[in-house]
Amino acid sequence: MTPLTRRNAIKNIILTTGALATSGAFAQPAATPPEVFKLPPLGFDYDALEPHIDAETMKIHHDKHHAAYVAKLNAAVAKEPSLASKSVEDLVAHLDAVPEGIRNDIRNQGGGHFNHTLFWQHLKKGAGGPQGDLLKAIEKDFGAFAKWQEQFGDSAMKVFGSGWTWLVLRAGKLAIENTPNQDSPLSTGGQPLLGIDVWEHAYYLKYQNRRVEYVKAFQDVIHWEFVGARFKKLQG
Ligand code: MN3
Repeated sequence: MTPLTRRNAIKNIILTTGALATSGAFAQPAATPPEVFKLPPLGFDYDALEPHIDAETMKIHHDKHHAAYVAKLNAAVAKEPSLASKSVEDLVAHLDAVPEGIRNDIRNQGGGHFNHTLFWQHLKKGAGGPQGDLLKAIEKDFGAFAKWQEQFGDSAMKVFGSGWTWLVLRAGKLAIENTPNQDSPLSTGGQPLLGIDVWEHAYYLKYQNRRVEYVKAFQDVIHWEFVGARFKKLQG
C-alpha cells in the first residue's frame, strides 16, 4: 500500500466512523432502490416439469437468478428515474434510447428480466404440439414441425458459452435465432415467441455437461397453446 492510498484508507475509515457516530446507534443501510420492476411468480410448482426439468433447478433459476436480474435492473433504473415509467419490453426494444452510462446494464439485466419472464410462461408439461395458424406458419417456414424441432435443437447446441435459442417472428416470418448472454431478439426488431435458456444454470444440476439431453427434454415442456396465443397477438 502506497502512503497515498494508506492516507486515503485512513481518511475513509474516519469518514465512515463519523457517519456512523452522527446517525446514531443503528446506522441505516444504503437506501435500496425502489422496486420498479418485480419478480413475477413462477406460475406453477417447482416440480411441475419433473422429470424434464428438476425442481431444484427451477427454484434456483427463478428465485435466485431471475430475482438477481430484477434487483440489478432496479438498481440501474434508479440511476435514471426517467426510465422507471417504461416497460421492460420498451427498454430492451429501444436500447438506443437508454443513456449510454446504463445501457449495458439495461441490455443485460433488462434482457435477463424480459427473457426469463417469457421463459416461465411457455413451459408446461404434456402440452402437445403447435396447432392452428402457428402450426401452418411453422410448416410454411420450416417444412414440417419435425424439421423445426430438429433445427431448433441443432441451433441450441451451437450456442457457445451462455445464451439463448429463440423462435422469433421477424418481418412476418418465423425464424430460429441465437443470442449471446441475455441479449433479446427484441433489441434487433424481432419478436420472440419462445426461447430455450442454455446458460448452464438452466440445466447443470440435472444434466451437467449433457446439454443435448436438456435440449431434448425442453422440447417436451413447451406450452404450445401459450406460444400459439402469443403468435396470434403479435400478428395483430
Ligand atoms: Mn436463466
